[in-house]
Amino acid sequence: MKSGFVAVVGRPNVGKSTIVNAAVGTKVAITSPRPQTTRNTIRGVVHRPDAQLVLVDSPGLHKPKNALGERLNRLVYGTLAESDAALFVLDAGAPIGPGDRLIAERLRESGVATVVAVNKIDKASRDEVVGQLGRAGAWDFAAYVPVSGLEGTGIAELVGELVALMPDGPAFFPADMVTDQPEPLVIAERVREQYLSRLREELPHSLTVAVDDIEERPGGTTYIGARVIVERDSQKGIVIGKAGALLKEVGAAARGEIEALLGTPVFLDLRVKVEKGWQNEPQLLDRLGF
Ligand SMILES: Nc1nc2c(ncn2[C@@H]2O[C@H](COP(=O)(O)OP(=O)(O)OP(=O)(O)O)[C@@H](O)[C@H]2O)c(=O)[nH]1
Ligand SMILES: [Mg+2]
Repeated sequence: MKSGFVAVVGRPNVGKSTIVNAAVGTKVAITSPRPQTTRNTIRGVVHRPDAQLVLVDSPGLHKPKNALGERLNRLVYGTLAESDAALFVLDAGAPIGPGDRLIAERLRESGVATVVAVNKIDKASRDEVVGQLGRAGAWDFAAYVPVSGLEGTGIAELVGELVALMPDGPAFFPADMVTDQPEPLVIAERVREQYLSRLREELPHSLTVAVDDIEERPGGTTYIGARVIVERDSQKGIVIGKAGALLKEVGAAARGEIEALLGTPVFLDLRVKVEKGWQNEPQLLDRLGF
């Protein structure tokens, strides 16, 4: 069979994680309208009878502003070096900018065979899509595929192009495994996802979630203890909301998703904690799994 690892790269918010989820057929990575949603490398596995693709989703590449940003960029370029191919995602409706050009250059330097996905074609005009394919075509990568990660258009073709670049190899993951993320991390991410769509501006970047405790309780309920961590005292109130309204809303929405994931009733115990400057502290970043 054909098998291998594919580094998924692109600017923040172009739809990398949405495409990974569509290709895998399950939500393995959270998505949101906020840039810098993905913070860890997340492996999502595409199973085909003749092939296995391990898509390595990664944080969007951007100008680093702090220790977290630098770490994320290093992570992405490190991933590239260990990959059999790259999937470079562009937004059909956004002009190709210096960020895209820098990524294209790095990809060409790396020598890794690259497929370009022009994403979000569901909300772009035909001319925009054709124009974007033409401009990106100048980079002369292995293949170009217009897709909509949101609607699934072109995803099978995209997978086909990537499979064509894979070497002969074994299946790396068992047939029923779609991601390698540990359960506490998957759960923490589902909680963070609920906050991302409800918070504005800078606050999402200051927020992280850590699951400390997962316990089976008598009667079959799963108890989950988690911390919602923010950087400043002033952010604590925002995250909790008026009379606890936001925390309650996020908790209820996340609980529904986690119950579907685990297949048991869930008691989700969310606490808000302030851990000052967590984005710039190497030890704390290690502890949070970055
Ligand atoms: N209309 C439309 N929206 C899309 C499509 N793909 C992704 N989106 C939306 O674009 C936003 C960003 O998607 P993500 O998948 O989180 O983007 P990302 O590239 O992983 O972003 P980072 O992890 O922040 O780098 C979300 O609101 C998605 O719903 C698409 O094909 N069509
Ligand atoms: Mg992402």
